[in-house]
Amino acid sequence: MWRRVASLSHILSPSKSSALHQGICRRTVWEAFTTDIMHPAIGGVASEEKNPLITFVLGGPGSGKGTQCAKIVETFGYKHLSAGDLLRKEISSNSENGAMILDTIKEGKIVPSEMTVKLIQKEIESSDNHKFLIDGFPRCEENRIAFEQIIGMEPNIVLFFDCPEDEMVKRVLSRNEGRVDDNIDTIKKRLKVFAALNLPVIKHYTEKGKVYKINGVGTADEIFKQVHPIFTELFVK
Ligand code: UP5
Ligand code: MG
Repeated sequence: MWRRVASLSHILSPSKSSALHQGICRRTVWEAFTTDIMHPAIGGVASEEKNPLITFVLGGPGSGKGTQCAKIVETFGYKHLSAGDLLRKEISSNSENGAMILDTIKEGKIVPSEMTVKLIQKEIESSDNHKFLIDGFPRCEENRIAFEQIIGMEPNIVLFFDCPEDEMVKRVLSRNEGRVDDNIDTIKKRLKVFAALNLPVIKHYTEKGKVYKINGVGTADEIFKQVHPIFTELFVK
């Protein structure tokens, strides 16, 4: 069973929604969406209003973030923004930063925060959807702070797929999609970076009561059974 680290009441309470506003520091994505006033509905956040709902989806390499995001999109109509996919798109579009991004990914390191946040921001601002899954980001405290400053809000919730390293390595090595970082040397580096830099982000949001820790072992369908109630309980579909 998924272990709910967060209690729902603090997310749905008006005091929490006003806390979201406190993060605004300039014209932000939040402002772009808040032509309506936020009224958390009983039993969920009302979806008729165009308030952005941000879910960060975190977990180590191969923990199943992308796989579970696809299921959430299918079931709950979220917009999936994979930070890794956005960066890989930059590489393949030969953008001026492409070569640097490629080198960074090959080394399992983290691309400069502002670059990734800008890519995410562009996607959020151009989307008709207001429910976003931000997959594989923030990967470090600096990423987190940059997002909160540039976008001007915190996530509503954070999903953390907790998976043993040997299972993650096995999955990534058998993916076979030609990713430059799916080799044993880079995977070892990615795992180290995850433990050193991403776990502190998860700790930060756990302390804020926003993290849902999900057992990432089992079939994709079994894992989704843990994910499903989080969204049915939180948001009106
Ligand atoms: N699979 C999935 N679920 C399974 C299950 N339950 N049982 C058996 N197999 C399962 O899954 C991985 C593989 O396992 C797939 O083949 C899948 O079919 C199978 P997936 O859902 O893709 O896992 P995911 O957690 O998404 O793994 P991924 O490798 O994408 O995670 P990473 O976080 O390592 O990759 P990402 O693309 O996010 O980042 C890549 C690199 O980009 C980073 O290392 C970094 O260098 C850079 N980056 C940044 O610098 N900044 C960012 O903000 C983001 C990325
Ligand atoms: Mg992925």
